[in-house]
Amino acid sequence: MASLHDEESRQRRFIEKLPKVELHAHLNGSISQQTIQRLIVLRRQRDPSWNSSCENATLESRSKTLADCFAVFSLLHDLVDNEEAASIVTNDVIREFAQDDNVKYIELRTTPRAMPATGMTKESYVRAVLSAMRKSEEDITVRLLLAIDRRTSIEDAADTLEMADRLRKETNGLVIGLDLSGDPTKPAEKFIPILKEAKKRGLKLALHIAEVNNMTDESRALLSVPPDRIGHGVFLHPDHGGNAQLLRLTHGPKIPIEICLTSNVTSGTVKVIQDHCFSQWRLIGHPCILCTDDKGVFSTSLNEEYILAAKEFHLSFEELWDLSLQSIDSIFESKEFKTELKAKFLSAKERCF
Ligand code: 6MZ
Repeated sequence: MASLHDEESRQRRFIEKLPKVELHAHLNGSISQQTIQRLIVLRRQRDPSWNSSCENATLESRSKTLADCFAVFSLLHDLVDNEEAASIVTNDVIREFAQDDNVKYIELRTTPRAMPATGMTKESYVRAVLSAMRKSEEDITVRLLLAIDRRTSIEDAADTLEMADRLRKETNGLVIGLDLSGDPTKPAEKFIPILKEAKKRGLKLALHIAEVNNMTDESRALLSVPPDRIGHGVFLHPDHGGNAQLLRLTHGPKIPIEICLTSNVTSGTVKVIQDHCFSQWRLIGHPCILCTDDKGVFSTSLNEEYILAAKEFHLSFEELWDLSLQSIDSIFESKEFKTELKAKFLSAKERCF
């Protein structure tokens, strides 16, 4: 009989070979430690006296609260303060998802960010990201969502909408839509008219909803926009702090949920993984996509998220395969593109099992 260790090794090998899509990855939260080291060296060449707690805080990071995570994001933003750094980060993140996690399609998301000290503007930052996306030679398709940070002003969010709309046309669809993220305890209802306008213009919406508890009114309002995908959605299901109305708004139109297991447990929004709503959504056949959220900050990878899900929710190889293949239904691309991507996955199926 195969030992538990043999079974786990077989499962890991299967998951590593599984072709995947990644639909919830914040660019700066996805920076690996190797890239951080590279950026620190570059930064010190430019400014030998530069000293930041970035090195320690990020490398030692095992965040335990959302506030801890957000402190790490500030340090990372301090490090990625110019176009060259943005380009390095984008290139490395894409390569790592493609090579380490066998991701074939990814939608990255990032918040346009200006750094007056270096002359980087919101637009030059986004253009640096787009340019690195175009140059990537990996076997992966990359799309970009521009993020609206809950902490920002309505004017700034409106600028992001305009930029996304303009760049979508200019890049022929490399920019595909908007994300709403940032400190999930900060109210977001003020952005609803902007989100509705974005939808009207054909931009896709991936909104962080109910990442923390007790946001019922806001969740109802955001779900009514409606979004094309939900980020986290930890507290929407009635068994998990939600209610029947939120369930109906989510499950009626089957709005896919981006599930970020490690992120939710590490940031403390879910106490133990067995309590995660993922199993309830699966039970009712709701579309769920396993995602990393911030693979750098949470020291995870998409492979690890699949391994975790397999272990904690007792998923068979066939169920893992289906989970990965069905994620394609939730990407922000055309029907034809999805059919082609599915064919590519299916052609790799035999090699996985
Ligand atoms: C909400 C999050 C997040 O945009 O600079 N972000 N927002 N909840 C989360 N769960 C842990 N993880 C990341 O990437 C970093 C930014 O993404 C958002 C935050 O606004 C963070 O500043 P970018 O590439």
